[in-house]
Amino acid sequence: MTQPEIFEAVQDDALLSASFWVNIALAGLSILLFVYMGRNVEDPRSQLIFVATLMVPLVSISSYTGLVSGLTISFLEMPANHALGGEEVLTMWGRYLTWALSTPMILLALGLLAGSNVTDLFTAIVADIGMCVTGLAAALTVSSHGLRWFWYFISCMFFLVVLYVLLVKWPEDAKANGTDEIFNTLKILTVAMWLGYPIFWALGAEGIAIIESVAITSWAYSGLDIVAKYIFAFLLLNWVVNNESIIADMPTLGSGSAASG
Ligand code: RET
Repeated sequence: MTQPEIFEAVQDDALLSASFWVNIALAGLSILLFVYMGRNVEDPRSQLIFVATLMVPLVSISSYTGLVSGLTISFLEMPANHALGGEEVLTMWGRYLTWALSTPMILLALGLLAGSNVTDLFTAIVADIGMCVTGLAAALTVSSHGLRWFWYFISCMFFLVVLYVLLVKWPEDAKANGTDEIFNTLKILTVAMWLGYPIFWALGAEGIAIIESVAITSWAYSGLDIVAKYIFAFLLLNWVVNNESIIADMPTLGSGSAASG
């Protein structure tokens, strides 16, 4: 299918195109709000948290513009053995690609908030990019059903690394640095939302196709995005604005975190 044909197919599916436009609107509003909220922030670490967090809706508005225009959507013929084997399935591969840019920003902001050391920060971000890129590979592999799931498995292994840093390493740092209350709230929100993505991938048309409607799968991702990005970012930035002095007292990144020496 050509790009104008894909664009038309998206336009014709009101539910699907709404799942994109709602996020374009919310990302736009978030960008304006976050720039306004950050206007007086002076502490360097707080500023870096702001820049990283602001990148999340900036990447998002670009991502959804790619989807709505048909640029980052393809119809792919699923391999034999797949639940929809031989059928052309609408694949929103732009989502997986842009997650590789947005999710590292979320982790950078969380790591800075916790007071992570450089090694944990690097590990979480690199594993996260690995998760997104191998997730993209899972979605785009049409030669073999088994290999789609093998990519999915690799992606899950990367995800486990991210979860380990989020659930085990950073809570200790946050505690030592006095940011544990907000960190724990954001950690629970992040882990709960992020678990939804692989579940919907597996249930949707690209996986075992229990949910055959791509519009419903797209809304699932869009809904998770709203909480994991805009609500997450608002809670984080609002706390940073009101507690800049706590962040200003944290050790400089690279000098080792308070928890691990
Ligand atoms: C995939 C499929 C392969 C297995 C795993 C996945 C995980 C995706 C996640 C995405 C999070 C996205 C966010 C986006 C916000 O911008 C790629 C679905 C583990 C955790 C938070």
